[in-house]
Parts: sequence; structure tokens; C-alpha cells
Amino acid sequence: MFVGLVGKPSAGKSTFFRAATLAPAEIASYPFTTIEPNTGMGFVKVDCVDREFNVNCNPRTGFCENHTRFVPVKIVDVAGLIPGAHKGLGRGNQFLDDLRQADVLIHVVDASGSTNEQGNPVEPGSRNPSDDVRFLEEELNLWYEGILRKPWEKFAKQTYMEHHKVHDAIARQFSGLNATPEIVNGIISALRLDADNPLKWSEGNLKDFAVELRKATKPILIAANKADIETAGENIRKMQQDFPDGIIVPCSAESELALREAAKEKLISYIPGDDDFEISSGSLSQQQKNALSSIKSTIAKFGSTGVQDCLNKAVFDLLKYIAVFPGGVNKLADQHGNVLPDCMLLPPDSTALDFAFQLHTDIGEGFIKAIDVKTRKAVGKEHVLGNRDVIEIVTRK
Ligand SMILES: Nc1nc2c(ncn2[C@@H]2O[C@H](COP(=O)(O)OP(=O)(O)O)[C@@H](O)[C@H]2O)c(=O)[nH]1
Ligand SMILES: [Mg+2]
Repeated sequence: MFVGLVGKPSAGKSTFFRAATLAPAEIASYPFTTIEPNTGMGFVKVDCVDREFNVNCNPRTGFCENHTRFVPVKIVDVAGLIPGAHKGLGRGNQFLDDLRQADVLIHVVDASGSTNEQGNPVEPGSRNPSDDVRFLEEELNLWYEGILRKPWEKFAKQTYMEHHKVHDAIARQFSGLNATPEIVNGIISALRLDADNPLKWSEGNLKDFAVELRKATKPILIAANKADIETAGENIRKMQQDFPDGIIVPCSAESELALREAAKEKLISYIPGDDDFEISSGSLSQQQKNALSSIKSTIAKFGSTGVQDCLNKAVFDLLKYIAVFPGGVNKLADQHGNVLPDCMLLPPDSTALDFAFQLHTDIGEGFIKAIDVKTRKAVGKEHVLGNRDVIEIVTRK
């Protein structure tokens, strides 16, 4: 799972990134992969199944607090988006390249409207953040269109002459952007495009196709950031009206960062995403107390700081992924004694066989049957898995 953070300068991407990737002290001993600068591990929260089995789990990656499992997801802070990025302006191409592999995007928007399109400060409330949402979508759509249009003529001729299947050929072209033949096929039918002869596609068809492909492979959740600022309330309502189908999450990255830092210093006890925290240290300065009290009223208003919510909603509501735990009917631990060591995030409609292949190619190839550990019932290859299933694979290998 790979989440890309996007947005104009000064919207709060880096603050969101630092907050989301700041690990609580409890997992300080886990090796932390910083693959490149701006790439780190965040987490999605899953209601852990260990409670149902009356055990405490020992996660191999991530951690579990109070039977809430924090499952790692890769997050990338993609800086440098300016108008014209798709034409290579600024660090445009680099910015877009960083996004290629992203499964989902979180668009960090300055919902308080205190920065203009370049990210420079303006009178709070004077910038309409809905414009930022439109601009970013447009920029990404144009990028996709460019990738499609550049080689199109040659590509369409070749596909037609050599009798390739159009959806396979396009999916290959876009595989770096997570397109699959199924996705491409779905769009071709939805738009009623000529599936046999791409030479017949009009300019408008190409544009529409690019837009749909972008939506399918880079869905966007809107983090309405700086919600702690007064002017955000009205703007968030406006955004909800302007994008009734969008997922818009009020969010205060700065508050989340402050809470995680305070929790790490053991000044407060706070579980990321919770609607409250408790002060656990007597030695707070008046300034710290004031800051925490203002954060308390922000999260009381929205139910949380929103940062954890953004990640959870991106993975489970927008992508509709499910969390599946490998386990055995007779044994929930691995050979090292770690109970329910893994929790895997799988795309919707994943089958028992897909899960087996995710575990290991050998396990998939030797698949005999799967067992739903909660019900102890055997299921076949095609069995579609559900969220929080615990699955044992019986394999020849
Ligand atoms: N009030 C408020 N300010 C924020 C919030 N998140 C970020 N900021 C501030 O906005 C400015 C830009 O943040 P930064 O993370 O560097 O933005 P980036 O350019 O998108 O990476 C900084 O001064 C942050 O402290 C927030 O939730 N609330
Ligand atoms: Mg930044």
C-alpha cells in the first residue's frame, strides 16, 4: 500500500507527513525504513482480531495498542506541484514520477484559505480551497492525457494492425501507473469506445479516457487541513457542496504532530486517531498547557485531529481494501511464537487464492484449500475474503 501526499506549497503536506510517520515510543525498537527522503511508514488502524481469540498479538510490523492494530502503509510527501507540472514546469516531471506507483492520493488542502495558489500567505478565508481541489485534479488529468496522447497514433496503428487487444495494450502502457486490463476494459465499456479499433477514438474520447483512468488508478481523498483555523469551517462546508461525492476529512496536521510529539515525550497519553488524550506529566509549562487545551477543543469539535482518519478512509473507504490475518485453526502463532504476527491489506474482492499468492508464490501454487479460522469452515480458491478474516491456507508446498 502506497499513499501519496499531494498539494500546493504550504498546505501542510510535510507537517501531515511528519505527524503520520512519527512512531509512538512503543515501537521505537522496530527497524524503520526510510527508503528515500520524504518516504516513510504511516499506519492504518484495524480492530485487531486477537481479542476474539483471547490472546495478545505480537505484530512483526507495526504495533497493537488496546487491541487496535496499527498496520504499516508507505507514505510519500510529494513536493513541488505548481501549475503546468504536467508540462514539466518546476520539478513537475519529477513530482509526477514520484506519484506513479501511488495506490491512492491524499490531497492536503489549506482549508482555512490563508494561502494563494502558490502557497503564499493571504488574508485568511480569502482563498477558495475548492479551486485548489479542481486545479490538482486538472493537473493530474492532463498528465495522464499527455502520457496517453504522446505515443497514441503509432500505438493505435500498431495495436490495430497486429490485432492486439486494446485493453491489454493500454494496460501495459499504463502498468507503471497501476492500470490493469480489467480497469481499462471497464472504462472502454463505460465510455462505449471502440474496443477493436483505437484508430477510431476521437480527441475527446482520449481526454475522457485519460480522466477516467486517472480516477480509477489515482483516487483522491481531500484532507481539509488547518481546520483549527476559524475560517476553515465555512470553506469545508463549501467544499462539501462543491464535491458531494468526494471524501473530505477535516484535519489539523499541526495538532496531530504536537500530540504525537507530546506522547513520545510521555507528557500525555494519546493513541493516534483518538478523540481525546490525557495529560500524564505534572511538569508542563503554562505555554504547553495552553497549547494542549486549544488542541483539545479542536479535536472535540471534529472528533479527532483527522490525520489518522484520512489514512483509514483512503485505504478502507476510498480503495475499499480489507485487512486479513494469516493464522491457523490449531495455532495462531508463527514458528517463533509470535501470535498473529501479520495483518495484510488486500484489494476488494480478493479470494482465498489471491491471499495465498500474497503470502508466497509457492503457497499459491500448491493451494489445496483455505480455512476460515473464526468459523473453522473449509473454503475454496474462489472464496471471497472479508474484512478481519483470519485465514489458514492448506498447501502442497
Ligand atoms: N494552523 C495550522 N497550521 C498548519 C497546519 N498544518 C501545517 N500548518 C502550517 O502551515 C505551514 C506550511 O506547512 P508545511 O507542512 O511546511 O507545508 P507543505 O509546503 O505543504 O509541506 C507551516 O507553517 C505549518 O506549521 C494545521 O493543521 N494548522
Ligand atoms: Mg513540504
